[in-house]
Amino acid sequence: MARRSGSKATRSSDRRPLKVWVAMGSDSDLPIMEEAVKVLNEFGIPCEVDVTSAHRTPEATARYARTAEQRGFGVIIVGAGHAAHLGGAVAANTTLPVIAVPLPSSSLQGLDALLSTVQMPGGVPVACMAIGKSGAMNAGLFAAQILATRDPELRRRLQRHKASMADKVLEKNRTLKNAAADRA
Ligand code: C2R
Repeated sequence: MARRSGSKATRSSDRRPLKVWVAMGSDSDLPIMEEAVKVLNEFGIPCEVDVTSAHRTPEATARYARTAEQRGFGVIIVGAGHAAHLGGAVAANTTLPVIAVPLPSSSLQGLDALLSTVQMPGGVPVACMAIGKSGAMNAGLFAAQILATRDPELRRRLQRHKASMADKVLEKNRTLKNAAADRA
């Protein structure tokens, strides 16, 4: 599934905008992984979304990972629940940065996915976000931050996003204080 483009982060060879590949172990993961896609869309970063599984489609997963760089991706986000090996299996087959989101799809509520994702052996790094929706949102932001290291305009958009987040918290605090003053 192709998503829209807009960012200026590019491959050094051809100056086309780098894309983010969002992979998930099952279509049942989509409602949470949409949070990552939403962030990428917000920042105008092109992305493609695929369902692929280290366990159920191991060859296709390895092929996707091995060809990701030549297909124009600069960062990979993976989401998986249960015994989540997707992040490691993808990272084993690429030198692109892999950001993983452990998903709470099993009876262990994501603790299983967290541990199987975060405990990578030395030599095969996978950046592990929080379990669930916040993790997916942060995966999108983290991918944007990686691409922003070579895209000043994207960096400015991230700075504006941070400032607007701070403004919202300050506004909430003002509202809280005003409500407390009204009650006193
Ligand atoms: P189903 O809903 O399809 O049964 O999947 C998926 O990410 C999903 O959260 C249940 C859960 O299994 C996970 N899954 C993995 C992998 N493939 C699928 N952890 C993998 O390769 O690591």
